[in-house]
Amino acid sequence: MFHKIPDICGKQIALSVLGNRNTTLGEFIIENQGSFQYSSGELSKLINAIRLAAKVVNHEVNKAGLVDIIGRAGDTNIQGEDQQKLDVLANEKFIQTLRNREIVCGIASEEEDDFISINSNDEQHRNKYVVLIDPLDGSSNIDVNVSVGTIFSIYRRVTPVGTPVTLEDFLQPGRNQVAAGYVVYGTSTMLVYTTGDGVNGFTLNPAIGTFYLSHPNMEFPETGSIYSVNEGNYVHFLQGVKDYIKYCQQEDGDRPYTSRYIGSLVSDFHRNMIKGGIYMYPKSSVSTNGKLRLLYECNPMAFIAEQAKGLATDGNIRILDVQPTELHQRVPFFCGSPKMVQKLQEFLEN
Ligand code: P6P
Repeated sequence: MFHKIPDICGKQIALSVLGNRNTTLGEFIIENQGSFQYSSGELSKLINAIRLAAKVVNHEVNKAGLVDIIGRAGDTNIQGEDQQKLDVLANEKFIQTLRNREIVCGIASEEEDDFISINSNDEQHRNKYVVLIDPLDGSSNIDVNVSVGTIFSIYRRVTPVGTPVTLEDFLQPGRNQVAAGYVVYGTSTMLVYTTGDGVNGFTLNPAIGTFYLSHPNMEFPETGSIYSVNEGNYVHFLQGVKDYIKYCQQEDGDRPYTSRYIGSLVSDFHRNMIKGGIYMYPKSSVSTNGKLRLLYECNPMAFIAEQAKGLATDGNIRILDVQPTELHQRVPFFCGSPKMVQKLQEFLEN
């Protein structure tokens, strides 16, 4: 017996209800919550909150060109970057969805100057998790119809349950994360996440609003032939980075590599995790700590990378071992197939 659902192009996707039926995200969470080191129900609520917000944002992103939602919101965020209207909407949707779930005691967002404390006046306040989020990464691509993404990072609070959350709860090293993931709003919308037990990817069937397990146990190939960096900044890079880029371009064995960089971390990372590659956002003479933010871009992507047998470094140490000092601090970021990151490291050390 087959259960037929229309897919994006209207073709029928026949799903056997027995045997190799594609698992939904909801079923996957329930089947795997035993491996989540903390209370199982809370993981389900956390990921389900992200799932709901991702579907709402996906709906807005997919129709951005049709309604007056693209373009600047007329404001700038703490980074001094022009806030696109979709940035603001995505930020509001994720905060609202997480706030309503009553398991999150605090939220930090790229779009918020300071962290948000939730239920801090409620003496019944038992919420144990803080979420850090880049609600719409790569948003400069919105108006030109290039993929954008959401990145999230989840920790258990370190201050006493029942008290208002503090900055200390957010400034934890990335190795303390209990879950992390991203949504990529691309040719299809995918939710990719880890709770420390591997990385799994789910593709949204928008016809029925359900995420299906499409990429189980995602892993970086040990090496690859794609390097992703904004070569417009080449003259400002450290010599070791310049030397590595020239190494990628030399005719020798499996090189030259292919240069692929679309200005959207989530998309560049996702492609490199599937095909093999390295993403680089180095520090330079113009951005002394690089551009990417440690807490809600580099740490979650590094957690996913390591869970997918990749590597992520700031050029000196493992990203997940960097001790944060500020909510919006930036770090140099090198991430991808382990042999490619190790080769880069050799050039940096020389
Ligand atoms: P540049 C988007 O603003 C972002 O944070 C990442 O998604 C992307 O990889 C990078 O910045 C692009 O920055 O300076 O190359 O345009």
